Amino acid sequence: MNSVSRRKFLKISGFSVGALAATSAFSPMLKGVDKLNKEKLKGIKIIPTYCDICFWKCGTLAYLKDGELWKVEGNPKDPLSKGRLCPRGTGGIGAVTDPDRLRSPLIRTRQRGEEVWKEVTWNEALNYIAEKMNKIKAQYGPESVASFSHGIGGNFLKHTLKAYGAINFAAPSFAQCRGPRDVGFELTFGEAIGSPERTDIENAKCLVLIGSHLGENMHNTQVQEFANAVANDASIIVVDPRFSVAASKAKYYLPIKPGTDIALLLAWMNVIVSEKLYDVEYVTKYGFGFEQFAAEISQYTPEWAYPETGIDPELIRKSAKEMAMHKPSTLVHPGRHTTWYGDDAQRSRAIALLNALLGSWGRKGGFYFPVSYSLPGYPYPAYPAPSKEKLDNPGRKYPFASEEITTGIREATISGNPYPIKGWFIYATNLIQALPNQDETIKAIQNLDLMVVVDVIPSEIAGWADVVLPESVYLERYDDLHMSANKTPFVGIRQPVVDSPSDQKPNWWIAKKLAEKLGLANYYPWSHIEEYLDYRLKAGGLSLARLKQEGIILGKDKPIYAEDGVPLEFNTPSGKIEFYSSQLQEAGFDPVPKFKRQEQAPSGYYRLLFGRAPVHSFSRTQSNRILMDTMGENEVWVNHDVAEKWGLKNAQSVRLKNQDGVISNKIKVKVTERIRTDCVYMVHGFGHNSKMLKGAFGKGASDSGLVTKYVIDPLMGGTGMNVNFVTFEMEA
Ligand SMILES: Nc1nc2c(c(=O)[nH]1)N[C@H]1C(S)=C(S)[C@@H](COP(=O)(O)OP(=O)(O)OC[C@H]3O[C@@H](n4cnc5c(=O)[nH]c(N)nc54)[C@H](O)[C@@H]3O)O[C@H]1N2
Ligand SMILES: Nc1nc2c(c(=O)[nH]1)N[C@H]1C(S)=C(S)[C@@H](COP(=O)(O)OP(=O)(O)OC[C@H]3O[C@@H](n4cnc5c(=O)[nH]c(N)nc54)[C@H](O)[C@@H]3O)O[C@H]1N2
Ligand code: SF4
Ligand SMILES: [Mo]
Repeated sequence: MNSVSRRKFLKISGFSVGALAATSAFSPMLKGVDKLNKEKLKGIKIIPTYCDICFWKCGTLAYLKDGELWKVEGNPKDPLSKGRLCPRGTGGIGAVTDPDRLRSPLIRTRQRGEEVWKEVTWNEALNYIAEKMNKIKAQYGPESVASFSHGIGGNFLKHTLKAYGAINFAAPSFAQCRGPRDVGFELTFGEAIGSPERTDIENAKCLVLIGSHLGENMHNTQVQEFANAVANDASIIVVDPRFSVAASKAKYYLPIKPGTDIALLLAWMNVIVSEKLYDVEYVTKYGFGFEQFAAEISQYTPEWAYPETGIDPELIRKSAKEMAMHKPSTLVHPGRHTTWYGDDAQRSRAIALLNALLGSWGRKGGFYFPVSYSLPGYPYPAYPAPSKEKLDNPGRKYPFASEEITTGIREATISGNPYPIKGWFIYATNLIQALPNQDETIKAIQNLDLMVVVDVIPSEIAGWADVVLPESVYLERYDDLHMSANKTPFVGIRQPVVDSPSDQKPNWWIAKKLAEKLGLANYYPWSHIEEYLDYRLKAGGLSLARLKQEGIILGKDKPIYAEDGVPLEFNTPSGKIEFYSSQLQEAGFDPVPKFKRQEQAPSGYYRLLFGRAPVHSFSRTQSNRILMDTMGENEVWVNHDVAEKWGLKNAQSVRLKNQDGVISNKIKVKVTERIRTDCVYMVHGFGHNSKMLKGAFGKGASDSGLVTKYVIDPLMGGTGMNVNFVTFEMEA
């Protein structure tokens, strides 16, 4: 196995502008750093804001040199970034200078998907949208305009749409991401994990990562805390079919057969219960249904799990004992992107139960109780009362869904049931790459009378829109206040650092103008977002002037652990930790998780797995020239033996073909021993086919295109996507 040294890893987590500049041929701004240092930072202005290259929202300091954007760094006052940005955040200024940016509003002139447009004024674009929205309202009702968005920038547009009467709003962060995890933990502890995760990685004495590939998954705070845990000699246990960066830090690495984690979790719990290694006092005091649970899992020995998982029973025992030894400061990380196989809420529940045995919920080095800053909302008029119900989950088909299901809205748009959806309003989510099965997304789009996309670049989803609205990037705009719950309460501001280069507008402006066109101006009593922000801040004893200056204002620290007096209360039906779930039982599901075998790959096919690279976010950074210069395409990881069997050489180009005959773009092979022989792996987000994305078009291959199959989680509607198999097409 290759191993990445601790020093190298720690360096990644502290990736600095210098490190990026050293590898960047594209960035004259970054290249100027050394010279400017010598000039002793003359003509420098520093403006605090927060990052938007992903949804972690790290506090950032933007530097202007003689009025020009120079660089961004972490804001040391920010509890999330602690003064450091991840490589993506550091390269975020490439979003401003991206030559492929959308410049003016566009209206489609030809058939959907043909990408033929005319440039129009904002007035024309908004009149066009308002007219279509009024028609939909008259014919079908306002509930027939649905909205997809991702991130805080969608807040004002949602406000406008709610004022119009829309009720169907969804984000891919639930049914394509963390939904199963949050539901699994809600069912067990009565509370979700949330974002940022309430994981006390830094203080964990033992950290178990099941697929969570921290170090490649670059969520800043978590990666910094992980580096600290490693430096503090925490025991790391990694379960992954691929030898990830995190695996190289592990005391125990378990190269699991994909899709068998529930079997491993049951066996771990079997060892911990049968050898009485659990936190007896905690379980006795807070647990519900422990006896039934213990009886159920007594059958799942490590020997039982071995043929399922491929993990040696001795390794299962040793790693279980390691976890027990460090309890309650053993954190079995709940993961984030957990939509894998369709049994994901139950897998997450098994992870929750393992944590419950170890007593880590509410404890230092386990799961803390997050705290947040609170400010009064803006006093808007009430929204109109809907005459229909949301349609993403008709009849509560998925009884434990706790947020809206994107793919449920898509399904209803295709079927017209329970009522027709005729408009999609899409903000900052590339549904073509984010939802499984692109054909279904396109089929739904074909049923629409209006599709609006607000984006910064001509993404694939923009390519299907009737109207494309170009947004100012985060360094050019205000957004809503940031008050994420975490270890320290704070309020942070996003504010403009530079002007937009062309006719791009911020989301709040678009939302407000559209409301005016729709005759809903009374929902915007403020004339500029600064008034809105100042109103809310003043209501909380602060002011916009102060926050603009300071960037982050900290609230008063509060206790976050049971040890410090936070009461352990559980918002479950029993008021306790549900080792046995009567709710699940009553709904016809397993009250204690059970293992079910996944479908296996046909001969000559390999399970397609995917994940993150440190320098890219999903499908949104592949036209950022600074980041592309660091990683310009993805590769497909292929085990050495598999490569030999197929005669594949390192760096050779191939195409991948999935079980439904879909063939990918060309992608280079990475021959490695760091992956099992039954799967292949690639970084998500590449393989763009929007021709207007000149810097990203045709670079690498898209996992999304190959994810034609998905399995819906019957508990909560999440779409398991690790259920596709690929083979190699050699004539590349
Ligand atoms: N096959 C596959 N599917 C996946 C995943 C996977 O790994 N593989 N991951 C899943 C996960 S975990 C998640 S969270 C989702 C993520 O799904 P999305 O949030 O949809 O992520 P992106 O594909 O990056 O799409 C973001 C879009 O926002 C646009 N954008 C960027 N900045 C701005 C801005 O400032 N303003 C506006 N208006 N638009 C902006 C980008 O250009 C891009 O079109 O995808 C899920 N789907
Ligand atoms: N740089 C960067 N960081 C990001 C993001 C980004 O786009 N770029 N996106 C952020 C978001 S929204 C999310 S949701 C997270 C996603 O990041 P995570 O939640 O950490 O990871 P996943 O995408 O679920 O999983 C990828 C890992 O799971 C392994 N894996 C695949 N199948 C199995 C299996 O059956 N069992 C086990 N045990 N492991 C398996 C893969 O080999 C891979 O190492 O990353 C976040 N951080
Ligand atoms: S984790 Fe990185 S990309 Fe995400 S907000 Fe923080 S610095 Fe930006
Ligand atoms: Mo995600």
